[in-house]
Amino acid sequence: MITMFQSKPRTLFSPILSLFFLFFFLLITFASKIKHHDNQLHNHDESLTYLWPLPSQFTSGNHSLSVDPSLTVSVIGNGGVADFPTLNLAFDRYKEIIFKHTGYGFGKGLVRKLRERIGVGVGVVSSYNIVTLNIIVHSNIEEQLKLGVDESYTLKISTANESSVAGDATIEANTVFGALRGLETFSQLCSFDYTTKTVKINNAPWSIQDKPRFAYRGLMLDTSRHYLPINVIKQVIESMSYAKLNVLHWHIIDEQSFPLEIPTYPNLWKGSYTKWERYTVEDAYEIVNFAKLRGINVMAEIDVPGHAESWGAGYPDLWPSPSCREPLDVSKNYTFDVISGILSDMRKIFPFELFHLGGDEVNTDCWRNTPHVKEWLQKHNMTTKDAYEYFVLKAQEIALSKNWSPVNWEETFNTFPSKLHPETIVHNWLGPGVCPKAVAKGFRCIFSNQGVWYLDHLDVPWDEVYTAEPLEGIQKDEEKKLVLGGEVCMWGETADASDVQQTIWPRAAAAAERLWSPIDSTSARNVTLTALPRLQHFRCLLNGRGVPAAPVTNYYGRRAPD
Ligand code: CP6
Repeated sequence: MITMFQSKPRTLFSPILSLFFLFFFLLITFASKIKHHDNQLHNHDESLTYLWPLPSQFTSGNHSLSVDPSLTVSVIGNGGVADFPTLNLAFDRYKEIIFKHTGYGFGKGLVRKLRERIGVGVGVVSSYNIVTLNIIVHSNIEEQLKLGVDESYTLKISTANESSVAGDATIEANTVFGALRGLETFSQLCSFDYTTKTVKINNAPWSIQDKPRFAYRGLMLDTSRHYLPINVIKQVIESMSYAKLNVLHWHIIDEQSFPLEIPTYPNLWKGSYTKWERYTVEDAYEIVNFAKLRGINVMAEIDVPGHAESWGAGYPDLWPSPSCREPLDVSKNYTFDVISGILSDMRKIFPFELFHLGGDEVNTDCWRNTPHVKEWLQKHNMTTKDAYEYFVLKAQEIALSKNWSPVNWEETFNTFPSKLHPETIVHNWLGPGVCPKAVAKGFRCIFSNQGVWYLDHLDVPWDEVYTAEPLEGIQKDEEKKLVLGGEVCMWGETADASDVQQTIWPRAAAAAERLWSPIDSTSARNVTLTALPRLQHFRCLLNGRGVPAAPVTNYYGRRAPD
């Protein structure tokens, strides 16, 4: 009886128990599936530092600090409180970015502005951890934005201690341009916490020491194939500063159109598409100044003697003949007078010490086939190759006389390597390979291998952009120093204002980290783990800041999780 009595509840109990276990099993399985799915969507790996480009050295902790929406800046120069207009303007820009989501409550908008104006809250202890951003610049003047200007900075975020909520945020730099890079990093550490509706700095305390690996970190824009409105160029420049790129190479003019006003030769911009697709001298000044405020230099280009057909719309004598229009007529002094006039006008606008003279893809058939040019060649005992050399060297002399270092596309070096002026900077594009040769001959070089760093090649995936290495094939330290850096090129044949930002980003950012961060971090073996989630995060950051960056990967072949 007793055994019967005992066995009965057991038979009743075991189905309930199994159901119970089954329920738990299913719950755990589903929960882990949901969590797994979530991870795939956000790709958030706690072990990664979500900064782009990655700083050279940093340590972090596990505290979270709140940032006061009324954040103020305190700028200290070498001799005390200093006025660096560039930094004050930059702080205002970054404040907009950092507190974009803070809403129109007590912390933002009218109330905040009123509070700031009448000084309410001054001297009152804030309930936020970070109330002031300290910027220390070890100079009193705003230095010139030269190539190789000191862009290093340190950024320290210290936590509140037990007796006080106050934390500390300090950027220290030798120049305002270093401080600008520090401000960008500071803004990337700030994130909006949707639960508490405050801006937080996570993983504090932070100690960051940072400097660029290369002095020249460029992006080329082509405004000849499609006109780009000033505002679009400004948006590109603004977004460049987020990735710490520092040179805008402005390929202003090409064979299709001449959009820039040149006061000395006012008919040149008759070569523009329409009167509305033009840049005035004022427009150009505005772009240069806008870039300078973001620590970005503008390197202008006039591509000669090829890629210059549009010059003849206003001055047909620049063509060998009306039926054979490229390259520019090498036989006339007039051609070089016009180049000299253009460069004189441009010198007033572009203070950067480099000027790009093109020199690529020169097809000399028109020189060979136009009678007066052919005669000139014979008279001077020149082949067309000699004439190409003569033209490039003469243009170089004009640029040098105006205190510019000439930059040329690599064909000039490939064709007459020992004739180029020693100050020439060789701009690579035809595959890898030319920089090792150029630096071995003592020339400086810029890396732009078209196979990986031409952004209009839409089929190049982000990781091929990322893993391209400007110093590849160069062993000696003194030769490595001659590689100034690299540049991604946004040619304009297939992109205009409607899609130029989508085409540039996020792949330009992949190159930007290669050019800024230490090679040890960018050449890690598995970039899919070390860089991809951070690049995806940076792409979202760009979107959040209004930059329509495309997805990092296209997920071709991706399947829905089971
Ligand atoms: N325009 C000029 C171009 C190119 C170059 N120069 C170019 C050539 C080949 C490719 C992409 C762009 N459109 N002026 C070469 C430097 Cl694939």
